[in-house]
Amino acid sequence: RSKQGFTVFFTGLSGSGKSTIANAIMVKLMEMGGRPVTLLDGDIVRKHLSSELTFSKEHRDINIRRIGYVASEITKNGGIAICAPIAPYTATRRAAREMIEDYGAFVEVHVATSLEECERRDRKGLYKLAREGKIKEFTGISDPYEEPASPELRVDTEGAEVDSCAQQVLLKLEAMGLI
Ligand code: GGZ
Repeated sequence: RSKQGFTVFFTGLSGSGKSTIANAIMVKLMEMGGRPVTLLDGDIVRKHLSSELTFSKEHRDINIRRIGYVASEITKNGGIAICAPIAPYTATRRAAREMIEDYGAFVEVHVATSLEECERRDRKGLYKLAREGKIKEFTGISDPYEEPASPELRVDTEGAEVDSCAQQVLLKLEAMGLI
């Protein structure tokens, strides 16, 4: 078993299924034991680490850099960091990657659920509010999402169940020699 730390960095639209898949792999990785697992979910980070930040480009970038820094410290110390923010900007995701790759692997997973499907599900009613203009700068509606061109893995929650997506992530980690 490799002792190297690593980061699994999910990116995708609001409601794409990032948190659900992240939670599923967290449970599996914890069961395997060996290394501590830390989940840095978008809304939890927003609450505890980034509560003063808005959703402007500048503030989203600060948010992702904070997540990247915490994940890099976890990775440096041999742990597993699972991050699940929207992270809409390619350059900022790259900055996070660079911070982490100094210490261990960075596994970018694009949760590629389409905007149409996220909006159709609208689990929290946020897309409706965004369409009505009640939430400004909403990713996919009135703010950009730059699709990752070459993530380590892309998962599709429209053609597959959460468990199957989580399994694909674990297989990728295995193939990379991380677990
Ligand atoms: C996008 C927003 C917005 C706007 C509130 N745009 O589905 P959720 O609710 O629970 O997850 C979304 C979360 C996104 O925060 P992140 O920290 O992941 O974003 S970023 O990486 O861009 O910093 C959504 C909610 O916050 N939310 N307003 N305008 N998502």
